[in-house]
Amino acid sequence: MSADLVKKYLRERSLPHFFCPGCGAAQVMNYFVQAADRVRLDFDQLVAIGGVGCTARIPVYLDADVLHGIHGRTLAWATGMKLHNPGLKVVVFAGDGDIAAIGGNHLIHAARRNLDVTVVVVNNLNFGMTGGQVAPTTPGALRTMTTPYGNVEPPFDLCRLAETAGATYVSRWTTATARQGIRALEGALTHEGFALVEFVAQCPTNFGRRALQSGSAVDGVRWIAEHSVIRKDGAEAPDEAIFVLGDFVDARRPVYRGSSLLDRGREMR
Ligand SMILES: Cc1ncc(C[n+]2csc(CCOP(=O)(O)OP(=O)(O)O)c2C)c(N)n1
Repeated sequence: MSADLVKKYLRERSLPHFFCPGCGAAQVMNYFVQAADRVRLDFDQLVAIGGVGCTARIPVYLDADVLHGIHGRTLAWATGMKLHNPGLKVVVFAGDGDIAAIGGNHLIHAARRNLDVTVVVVNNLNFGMTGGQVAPTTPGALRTMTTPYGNVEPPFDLCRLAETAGATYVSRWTTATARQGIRALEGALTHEGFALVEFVAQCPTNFGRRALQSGSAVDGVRWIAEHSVIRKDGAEAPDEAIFVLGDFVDARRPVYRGSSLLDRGREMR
């Protein structure tokens, strides 16, 4: 990120940031700032929300209105904010544990309602902040702190979950696909309705050391790139691909707004 962007969009008094060297969440923060600048996102109208976790710290560094709260409840706050003030731009930053485990139910219903929020997921394939426990997105057979003999659970596909629940903008990229990822964020930030952009990201400190037997960020990014495939329409993913990347959904349908609820209430009286 250039010094100009740091000055323009980051809360300098919160720096230096707390991310580990090579952390994917920090990279996604960088992509977000670049996308925000390209679409001229008005930070005076932005509310950035994080629950708890490494990813959830991203909003703390953004020079906008920020809510850093409790694990898994980001979309409940986002719903309240949008109902109260539909003019706000609300962006949630969530780890995979935050959005798919404890917050999974909020995700389903926010997508179903087509709440007008952007959700940026840093899927580092484990519970990073608490030491690397298995998460709903941990790929099969890999070792984590709580699965020392390998994960036996099938992982969630977050993008398919969001799409099936009703999200109207869904993309998955990785920290290794910066150009596409920034473009997807630009699309999400200018989309009206529930937008989810997932980044598969390296976590050298916890996932890397246990699952990949390497604490190197470069090894982590390389492993993700080697196990990713960009989906072309109709093409099957090869067996070795764990992560299917692409822009999957960009659709329009009525969004869930406070004012529409009020209107409906008035109609019923
Ligand atoms: C209600 C609640 N449950 C559990 C925790 C403990 N906790 C803090 S961070 C975290 C996991 C974070 O993992 P993830 O959301 O994937 O984010 P990451 O740190 O990997 O970015 C957990 C379980 C908590 N703070 N609050």
